[in-house]
Amino acid sequence: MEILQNVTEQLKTDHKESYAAWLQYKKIEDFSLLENYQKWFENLASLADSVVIESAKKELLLGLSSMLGVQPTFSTERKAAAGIVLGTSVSIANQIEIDFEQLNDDGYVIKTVTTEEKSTIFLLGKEDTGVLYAAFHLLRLMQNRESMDHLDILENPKNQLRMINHWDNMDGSIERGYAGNSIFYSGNKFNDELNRIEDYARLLSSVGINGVSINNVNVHKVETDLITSSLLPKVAEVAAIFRAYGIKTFLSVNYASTIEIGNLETADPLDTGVQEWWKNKAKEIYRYIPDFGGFIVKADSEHRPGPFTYNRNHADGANMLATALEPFGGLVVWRCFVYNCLQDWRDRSTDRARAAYDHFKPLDGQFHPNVILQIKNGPMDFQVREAVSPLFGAMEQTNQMMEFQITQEYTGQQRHLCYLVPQWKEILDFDTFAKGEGSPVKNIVDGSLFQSRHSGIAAVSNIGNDYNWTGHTLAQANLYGFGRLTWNPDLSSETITNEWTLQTFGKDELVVQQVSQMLLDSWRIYENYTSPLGVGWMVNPSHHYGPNVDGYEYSVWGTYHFADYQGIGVDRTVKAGTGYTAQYFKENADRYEALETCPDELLLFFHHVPYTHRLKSGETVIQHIYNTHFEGVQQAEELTERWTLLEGKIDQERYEDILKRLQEQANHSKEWRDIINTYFYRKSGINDEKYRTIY
Ligand code: GCV
Repeated sequence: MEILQNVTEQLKTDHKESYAAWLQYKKIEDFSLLENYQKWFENLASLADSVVIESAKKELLLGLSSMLGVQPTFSTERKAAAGIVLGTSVSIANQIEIDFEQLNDDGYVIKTVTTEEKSTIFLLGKEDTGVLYAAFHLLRLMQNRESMDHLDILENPKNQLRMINHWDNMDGSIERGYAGNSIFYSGNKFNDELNRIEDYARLLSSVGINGVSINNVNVHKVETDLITSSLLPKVAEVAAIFRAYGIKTFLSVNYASTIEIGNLETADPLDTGVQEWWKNKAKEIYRYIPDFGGFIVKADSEHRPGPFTYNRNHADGANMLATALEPFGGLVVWRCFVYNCLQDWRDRSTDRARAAYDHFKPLDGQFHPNVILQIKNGPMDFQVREAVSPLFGAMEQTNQMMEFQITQEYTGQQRHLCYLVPQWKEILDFDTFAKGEGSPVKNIVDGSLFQSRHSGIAAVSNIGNDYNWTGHTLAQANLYGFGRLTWNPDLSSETITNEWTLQTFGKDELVVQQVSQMLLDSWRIYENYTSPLGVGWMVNPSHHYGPNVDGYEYSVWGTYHFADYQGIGVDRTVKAGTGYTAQYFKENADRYEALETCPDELLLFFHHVPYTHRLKSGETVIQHIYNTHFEGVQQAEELTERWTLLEGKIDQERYEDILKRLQEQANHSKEWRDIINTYFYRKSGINDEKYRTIY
């Protein structure tokens, strides 16, 4: 064990900055600031006690000693002239006037109180998780060099469940993972060394994540055993690490477990034997993990088993599991990524975009209160641009949560820079009109619009065992941004980006300004040289990296984009197409249905138009394709140049790692440009107005 623990220790030493991500805690060099900060931290009084409070103390100690070189004394009561006090609503009674009623379960207060005898910074939570979040917040303020003198902060997370989904397999591989192998498993078992998980938990908790599912939603034979007594002790060990950081552990389960490990002949949700089996299974799991979060289920999707085999529906399947978990407070997170992946795309009456709504909308009101439907942000699959899923808001009596993808399956696979916070913000701000104007997605997934019992936001993780966690060091910003946005969807992209950059690279003005702007520009740049106007896909089959206009594997029966010599795009109108637009509430349905009001960036998602169709920008569709692809390459090349301005201002390892990735991106963007432009030039026979070379 000693030797194994050293693997992580070694990583921390050899790759200090890359590994620390945004929890750098660099020594403060500005002497007057140092003096000012030091004066606050003579003593750390902890009025409450739990494993979570222990984590808060540990983190504060690490941060303070590393940034300030101080080691506060510890006490269990407010003691020294200057110090920090940690406490919860119970423990802090009578010490300070705080209205704990204003806090929700994970909420907290940070308050500076100065009297003649004592100067104190209170870090107070309603529960101990709030104290931990407050500690991370304080350290963030210090990393960003903000004053401690008059802190008066009250924070409540907007979303109840703030979750990361891992698509890790027990053989160590990660489905759609671009940063090495799993930190949890290798060789079909749990890793012997689990202590890297604690550093991961610190990163997650520092941005407010409170749930994590630790295995792929495609549950293979070996992961089916995660809910058996052979593996539950290990799951419990992992859960204990996460628990200390306020994070509940969830497992993805195989819907056919009763057959595969239960010796039953059926997985029919209405079969009493099946129901009993799951009830006993839940009991067993909670014996090992008393605060187990629940199950994630991918059923009847992409060849996974589900209730359809028994002529039952999704509500039957989800409710059966929910009944088993209910006595223990567990949740069933049932995914809505359900479509027929073998459909014949030449038959224009079928449309994958319609599938989730068609399957789930009729079931509104039938799901148990501890079921949450997890809906991908768009009706397709995490494309660089697609419409917002019309399911959001369509099921008033059903708990709903968002599924984003931090891992960049279709957005450059962490080899290209594509910062997704601006995309996620657009989606969360999208007005569904579900209850008239002012019904944005963020108010559906935070539960406020329909007063949902459970709700939240989940995302597919982008981390692996690479020394910098995310392959592309700048992709750390996507994980950070996801957490911060999930905590508070009203934060602006700029605020989140600045915060991350400051903590990750320090306060140099040029660095902060350049890196933040590069991140903020990157989604649009990636979109420019890849798939145009919302049509999506155009990637190589199976691994989904790199351009291939007709390549996507499930378009084997035809293309997704329907490009021919006259035009391109998918007609999803009611008037002449698949009728998908009708799945939106009237205001959006009308806007997307009419060519005149459909926004340019989604034109080809909703309409089939001739190449000569003029966009609102004044360009024709074909000229837009040429222009954006030439422009995108130029912008990708400029990213590299912008980065080189920072040489010497960033540690060598991160500087070079990022430079290499940006160079690869610039090169690869040319391949995208050439393949896309050539394809459409040959299809349409229309010249580029500017006579640039198209191969
Ligand atoms: C985990 C897409 C991805 C699959 C993924 C699936 C899902 O199809 O390519 O790798 O499977 O989505 O979200 O279930």
